[in-house]
Amino acid sequence: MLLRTDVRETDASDWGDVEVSFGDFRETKRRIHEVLRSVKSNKYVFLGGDHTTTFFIVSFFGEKIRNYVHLDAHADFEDEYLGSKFNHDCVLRRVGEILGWDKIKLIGLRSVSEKALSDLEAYGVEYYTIYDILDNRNILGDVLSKADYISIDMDVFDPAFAPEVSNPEPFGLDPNELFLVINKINPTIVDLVEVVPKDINSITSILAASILREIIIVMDKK
Ligand SMILES: [Mn+2]
Repeated sequence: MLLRTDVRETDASDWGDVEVSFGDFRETKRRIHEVLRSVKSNKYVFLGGDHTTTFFIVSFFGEKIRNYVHLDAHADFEDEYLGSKFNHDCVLRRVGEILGWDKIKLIGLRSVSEKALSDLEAYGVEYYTIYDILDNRNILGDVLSKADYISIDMDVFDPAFAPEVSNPEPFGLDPNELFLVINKINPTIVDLVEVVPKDINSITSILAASILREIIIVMDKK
């Protein structure tokens, strides 16, 4: 309503769910890529699930993605976590390996290991902490307006607004900050991940659904 469009009037359609094969990374990737090959669209919205979801999408589209923005409380930049290279803690690192370090940006950061932070800097990844965003109100809109891929980890928001995520992190983003710049975005791919609701009336899922609704409306207009 705030955007004066009904989401039902947009040209969006639901292509259903992909069943994850638990513990079988290759099989999950095969299933997701198989579905992606069958979908004929020029714009995409994906819902997760673990942030690893993003890796499967980026590995499919590859160099078509020229400006990837990762909204997250964490860096997700470990080379390995619990002996695995493919999980939510390593996803930005894997994305950077595919796209190139200059094609990825991280925004909303407020929890990071010393190693991941020094790696981010060593690789020259452009990143903005939550305090950078609050200090300079132009950053969020500027960064998002240039993105052709936006990956939203719901933990970028403060747990007061989105408590039901895998790794809640205080001092987060107020959803209104995103809403204020939503008309500036023009992505071809969006994913929204790490929603872990306990029941259907979870404020986290309601927030996630509302963000998606507004994003679909904006993507449909452009
Ligand atoms: Mn994440």
